[in-house]
Amino acid sequence: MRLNRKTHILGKISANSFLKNFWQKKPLLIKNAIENFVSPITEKDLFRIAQDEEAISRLIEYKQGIWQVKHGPFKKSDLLKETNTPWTILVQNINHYLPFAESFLNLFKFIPYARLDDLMISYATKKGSVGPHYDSYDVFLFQAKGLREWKISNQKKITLDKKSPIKIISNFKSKNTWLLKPGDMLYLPPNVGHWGISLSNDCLTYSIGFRAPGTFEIQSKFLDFIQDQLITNVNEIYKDPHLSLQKNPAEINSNMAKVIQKIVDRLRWDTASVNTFIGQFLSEPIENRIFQAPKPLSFANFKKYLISETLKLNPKTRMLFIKSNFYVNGEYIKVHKKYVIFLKQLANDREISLEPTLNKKDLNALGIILLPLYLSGFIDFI
Ligand SMILES: [Mn+2]
Repeated sequence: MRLNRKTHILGKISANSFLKNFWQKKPLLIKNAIENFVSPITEKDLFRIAQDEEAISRLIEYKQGIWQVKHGPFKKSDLLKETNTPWTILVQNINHYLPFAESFLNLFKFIPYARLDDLMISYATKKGSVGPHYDSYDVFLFQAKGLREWKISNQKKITLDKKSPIKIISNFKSKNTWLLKPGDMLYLPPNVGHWGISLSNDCLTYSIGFRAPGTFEIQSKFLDFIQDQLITNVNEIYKDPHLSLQKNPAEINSNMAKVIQKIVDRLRWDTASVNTFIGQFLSEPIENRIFQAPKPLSFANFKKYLISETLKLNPKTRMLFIKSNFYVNGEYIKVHKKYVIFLKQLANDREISLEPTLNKKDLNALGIILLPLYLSGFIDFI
């Protein structure tokens, strides 16, 4: 199954109308989001990825009235066991492993990349479930294979099961029950209680997850950023040549307090530096910060490839921009305004093919911008 980049996945609803009426507001069921969908990704792919040292995966079972969770990496024998207990395995960041999963995320371009997290896929045997729960983030749940029943709640008062190792709503009350077949999709805003139960032994659900930074995270990361920007001047230390005798030696005199206050007040930031922080912060990869460096390539050869091959972002790479400032995996990239158009294309489409007719000067300039990204493993040729 091949996906068209322009496939509309919201059924009869336009992207504008979805954002206006549903996004972060209310659940939406879309029957036949993709017609005749056949998942090229199978449970076998998940089992293979779940054995990878770097992969993030969980296996969840409900045994004798208790929810049990095991964290990966798993051994093959953990996954192929014959059991009467229904189970679910969830594997994170599938878009880092499988090109189809990466192209599937392209269908969600109506949400900015800065908000997009990853494609998680879960496989469940019949009756497998992770229980009634809510998530703090928006999610699209796309049924890729088999059948899953979703119970959705609109309850305001939520009680969590304190004894459970996973988040379980103990007073779950369902308002709607929806049966999802392959190609159907459910959108849930944050904090909506939901309970998905597999009705078949081949249930595969794709979860398109979003991220939203917390206020504390933004503020503390910003203070780290400011700290990194401080110019340390070892020669500048507190002086008090006019110190006068004080009655209480333990008292911090008002002069000292004033001088320190002035030093603190000298900490300043403007829109440009806040924007640099925002770009670096939002383009920072959260999981798997390690990028594998490719075989070194000479500048001349790199330029040859640039005009003959398609350049593509590594699936783990986050590339964002604010106006004409670019940020790749937490790093600020300086770009002359003449080349902004190329970098925007690379960021938006996550790939770019340069014309062989590109003049030498421009090719050189783009090579200088892109070679360091290539050598860091952030971009590669198809
Ligand atoms: Mn959930």
